Amino acid sequence: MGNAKSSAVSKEILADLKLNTRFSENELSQWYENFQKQCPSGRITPGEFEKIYDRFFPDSDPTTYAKHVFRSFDANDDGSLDFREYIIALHMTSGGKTEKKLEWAFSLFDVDKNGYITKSEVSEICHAIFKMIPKEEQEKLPADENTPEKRADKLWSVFNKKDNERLAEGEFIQGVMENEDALHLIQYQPSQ
Ligand SMILES: [Ca+2]
Ligand SMILES: [Ca+2]
Repeated sequence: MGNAKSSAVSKEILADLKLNTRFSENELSQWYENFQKQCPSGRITPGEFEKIYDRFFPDSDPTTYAKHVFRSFDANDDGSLDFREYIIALHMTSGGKTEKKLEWAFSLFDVDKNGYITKSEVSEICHAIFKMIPKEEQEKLPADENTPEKRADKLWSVFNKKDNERLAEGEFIQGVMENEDALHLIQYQPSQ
């Protein structure tokens, strides 16, 4: 349907994405068709991205978190997500391998993009995560993670760092992989 040629994804982008994700050429073409339909301009703005999150989290406020996620996927810092950035995002957050996913998580927590995570950055993301958790669920959280501050303290303690020290990517990934609590503390997955 429609003109297949005009909506085909460029060969270079396709080759690059096949290399960097586990999606097949067919899957990528299908994603591209969907992307074009939902996003005729070819770019996702922060506002559109936040709307996607709003749909998934109707009982809470995912806006702050969505802003951070958007920042982590806007690789070229131009304020919008193009098809390539969008597919990399899908790959990282859904089917990606754990280590890739943790590389992404690192970039999510590295708010100022300087290559290190500080405790105040952990605290900032924990506040954003907390706003996504519906009130009823917040009340059921364990006592040592039922406020954003406590969650940040608990997560930071995983890495054996002082409050004024900073965390490199390798230390972050290793810390999360070696600690059972850390993986759920760095994200929020709604219980459906
Ligand atoms: Ca971009
Ligand atoms: Ca940083």
